[in-house]
Amino acid sequence: MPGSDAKIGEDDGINKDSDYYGKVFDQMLNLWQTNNAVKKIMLDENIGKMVADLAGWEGTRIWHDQALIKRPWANPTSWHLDTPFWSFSDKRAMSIWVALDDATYENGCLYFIPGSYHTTTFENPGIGKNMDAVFDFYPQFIQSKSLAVPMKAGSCSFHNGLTIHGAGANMTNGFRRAMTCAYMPDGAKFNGTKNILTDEQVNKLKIGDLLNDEIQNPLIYSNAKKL
Ligand SMILES: O=C(O)CCC(=O)C(=O)O
Ligand SMILES: [Fe+2]
Repeated sequence: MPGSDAKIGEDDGINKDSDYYGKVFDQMLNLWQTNNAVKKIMLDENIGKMVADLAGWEGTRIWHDQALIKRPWANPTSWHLDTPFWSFSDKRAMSIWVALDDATYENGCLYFIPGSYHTTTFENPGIGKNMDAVFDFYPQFIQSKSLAVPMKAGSCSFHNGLTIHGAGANMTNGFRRAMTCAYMPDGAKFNGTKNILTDEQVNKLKIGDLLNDEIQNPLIYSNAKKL
């Protein structure tokens, strides 16, 4: 899920945009920077290796984590891509989405357009109110079958950031809480998009600079051969 202009541990702003987005979910950014329990999991080298093996890169850095909490009766999360919102452009970038409550058809489980990452691009269709807006950009998927992914609390799914995905409305009186953790390859370069970076960070960066600030994007795993 995209983020923008947030301060550490704060809501990232999308919720302030309108009454509608505030009712998609509460979005809390980079809990790993303020909560030791989350930090321990997020910096876990085993997760970094799992991501590296799946994404097919040598070193894993954290891009961000986010708690995504759909309150009772929350709006759906429209179909979108993640990577085009981010400050680097790498087709392999991916996220792990962890269900903290059972995610069901009723309360807003994830949905995917399987395999869509093969032909989507870094052009950003955004994330609007209309569920079908993404298909204006990618009409080749308008006939595709979507895949719902209900899961038990504690389970997770992995998705490439260029896979078209979204989540249903919360049609229940309970919460649908989840964490999403986004990963980037070691060596990723700044593409000029601010996203979650602060003004101060962006002012120091030129397009093409490495995003290798250990405070912002720690390296949690590397299989690079040491000389
Ligand atoms: O949890 C949601 O509603 C959306 C999650 C999402 O878009 C993501 O993890 O990238
Ligand atoms: Fe997303």
